[in-house]
Amino acid sequence: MTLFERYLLGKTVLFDVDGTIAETECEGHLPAFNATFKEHSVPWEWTCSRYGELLKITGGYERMLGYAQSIGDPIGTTQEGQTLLRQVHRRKNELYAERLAAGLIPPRTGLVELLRTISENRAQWAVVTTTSKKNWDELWTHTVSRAGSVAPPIFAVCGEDVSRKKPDPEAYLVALKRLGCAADQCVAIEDSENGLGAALGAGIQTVVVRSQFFGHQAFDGAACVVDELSDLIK
Ligand code: XBP
Ligand code: MG
Repeated sequence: MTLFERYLLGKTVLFDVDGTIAETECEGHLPAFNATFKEHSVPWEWTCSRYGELLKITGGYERMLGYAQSIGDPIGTTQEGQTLLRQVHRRKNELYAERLAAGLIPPRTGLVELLRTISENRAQWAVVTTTSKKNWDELWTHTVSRAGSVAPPIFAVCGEDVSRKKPDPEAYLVALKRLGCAADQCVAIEDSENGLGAALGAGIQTVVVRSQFFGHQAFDGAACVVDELSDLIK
């Protein structure tokens, strides 16, 4: 029996985005943040290891705000500073979209095959993410649909759709409401403890795929933990 048959068959599959659909952080969001800091003369440069720590804060704007406050930079506390961070966040996302359009970020191994397996079994999939709708649309256009023909998700719950980002369960609760179904009719695929906590908080069984930044986490409560999405259909 494959892990797909054991955990996903007959369920609506709710996919996290960053780290799960693609490794978007190291090749996408992080270089886009650093380039934008330079453009706006913000004197920060995040290394990969610092970024790994900062990823505990979900949401790009919230991440910058949390960092500013942690180092006592007034950019995090003044009105002008926060307006600047909003601009930086918008520009970061433009540069992120450019990196996607340049084909720098492939889908994770096995994603296309997994999405096809879901369709072949007449099941459906949706997206539950803390990133923005625009970032998801760009990732769908340039990374997922470019990699092979797959059915699109039935909907995407994104950062704008919630007032509290993961690990709060709100995004998953919104997804359950849109589906009009019970938590046990769904399964989530996540790559981080924040995402796992959000899905479990909504009562949804969760499969974890290890990713670059969160691979070392413990993932207590996960139904199973795999290294690659392809492991689910072997
Ligand atoms: C991952 C995140 C996101 C991205 C940046 O969310 O925390 O904040 O790092 O995206 P998920 P934004 O794994 O749930 O998709 O800058 O658009 O917030
Ligand atoms: Mg993630």
